[in-house]
Amino acid sequence: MQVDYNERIPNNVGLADDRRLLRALERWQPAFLDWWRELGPVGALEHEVYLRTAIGVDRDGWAHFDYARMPDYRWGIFLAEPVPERRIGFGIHKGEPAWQELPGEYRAELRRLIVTQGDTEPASVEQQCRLGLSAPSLYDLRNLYQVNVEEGRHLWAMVYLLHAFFGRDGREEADEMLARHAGDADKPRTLEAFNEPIDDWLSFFMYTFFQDRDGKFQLHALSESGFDPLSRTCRFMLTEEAHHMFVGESGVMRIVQRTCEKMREHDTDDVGPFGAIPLALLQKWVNFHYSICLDLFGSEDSTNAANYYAMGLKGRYQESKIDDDHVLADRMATVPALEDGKLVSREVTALKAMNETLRDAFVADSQRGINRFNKVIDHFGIDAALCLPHRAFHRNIGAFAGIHAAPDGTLVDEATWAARHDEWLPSAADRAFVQTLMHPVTEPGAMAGWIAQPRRGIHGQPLDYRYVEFH
Ligand code: BYC
Ligand code: FE
Ligand code: FE
Repeated sequence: MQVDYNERIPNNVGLADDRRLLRALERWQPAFLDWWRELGPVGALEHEVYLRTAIGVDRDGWAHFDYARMPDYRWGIFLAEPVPERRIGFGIHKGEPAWQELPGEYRAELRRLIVTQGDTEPASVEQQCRLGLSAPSLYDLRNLYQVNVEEGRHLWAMVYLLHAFFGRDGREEADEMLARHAGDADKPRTLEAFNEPIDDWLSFFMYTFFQDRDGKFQLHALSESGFDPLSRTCRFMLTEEAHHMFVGESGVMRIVQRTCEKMREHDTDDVGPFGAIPLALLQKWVNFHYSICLDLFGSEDSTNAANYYAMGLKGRYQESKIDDDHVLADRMATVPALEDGKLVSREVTALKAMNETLRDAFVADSQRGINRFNKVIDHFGIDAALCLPHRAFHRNIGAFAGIHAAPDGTLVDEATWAARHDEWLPSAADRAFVQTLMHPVTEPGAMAGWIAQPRRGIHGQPLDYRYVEFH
């Protein structure tokens, strides 16, 4: 279905034919815009930004690039094209036609999944709201804003599902999305990692590298859902997610490159005095962001996860490519666990191990990215490498929540943890140092000293294009 841009809410779900739903969403729209003005990008309401907007959901023609003020961005509702005759691919309903309406018996579970997913989207905008004040270039500033408006659209995607399928409590949940806030003492966001402030650009790139990658894997799992509207909306969200991952990976890559150049130039690891970020600090930032993102996958042994899978609501990463029966009734799996103060592996049912299965896919994908960073370090002939810390390190959810482990997985006591914490995770001094590098660079084509130039501009534009016009 074509996207209609004459509508107040662009969409390809036939909103014009559903007056009730249209009215409900038009009531929510001003609340969303108020929220954007209050808690979205600081000081950026009037800027004109070279943004990409979705105009259709097919492979070729969905993106349109032009200047827009962010509050005028055409946030809309886009579902991927339906797969004709789609059937449920896993769980006890495997083989039945996919649900086009809400399956009443799974209402509570679906509501919870959609609310949890939806909550992360505005949370990320809130976490990142001050970064625009210190962007290393116009190119990066534009990418930040692009990510922000798309996360706003992801909220629209979940709010559409709530309004369209959950009646009155759906509308209440949609309002709550704008009432909880990242880091709020009374009403925080649901998942822990979405309450951390993201106040420097090293954190932003680590966030889009690791945390948006959690988004990628969770969205893939939900795109397998037997509830077809959820599947279709997640499939379209994944096309936007790919850009967020690009921003994260290329951002970290450019920092690594600059660091290596300075290490070579000055023949030292300690490149801080030369305005670059030492590899040791990059490692601490990796340790922090990776570990809080591991928590986002939930417990290793989870009845919730087993239910979601058995009910056909949330599948595995690329479910259809896995060669098994997709029911997993009497299969077992091993998950990491803690017994008598020792790290062990334990057998649980494959269904209850679903969170761990998805986390495994995330770990492997993260490692591939780290390997690409290490190739750059290698290319400079520098004998160093970044690595992912052990899964037990700095965990707050699941088997390792109650213990302390070093980055290599060695269990340590409270006193050792306290003494060595600042060697392993960003210390106050590290954060203060990184802050000293955060100055806005607003000259077209210019770049802060701690990060290398990107390879190319956006949508064929030169690097010195005015990606953001300030007003
Ligand atoms: N923080 O059975 P368990 C994205 C709670 S990112 C706080 O292990 P379950 C994005 C849990 O609620 C993708 N609490 O958990 C990225 C449960 O509570 P109850 C977001 C947590 O339910 C960047 C208890 O602990 N999408 O899109 O299997 C920018 C036992 O938990 C946490 C989704 O997450 C935590 N980390 O798994 C913008 C997909 N973890 O029942 C956007 C939807 C667990 O005891 N969500 N708890 O009260 C889910 O699939 C699941 O809710 C989770 C948790 C995988 C998150
Ligand atoms: Fe998102
Ligand atoms: Fe994202």
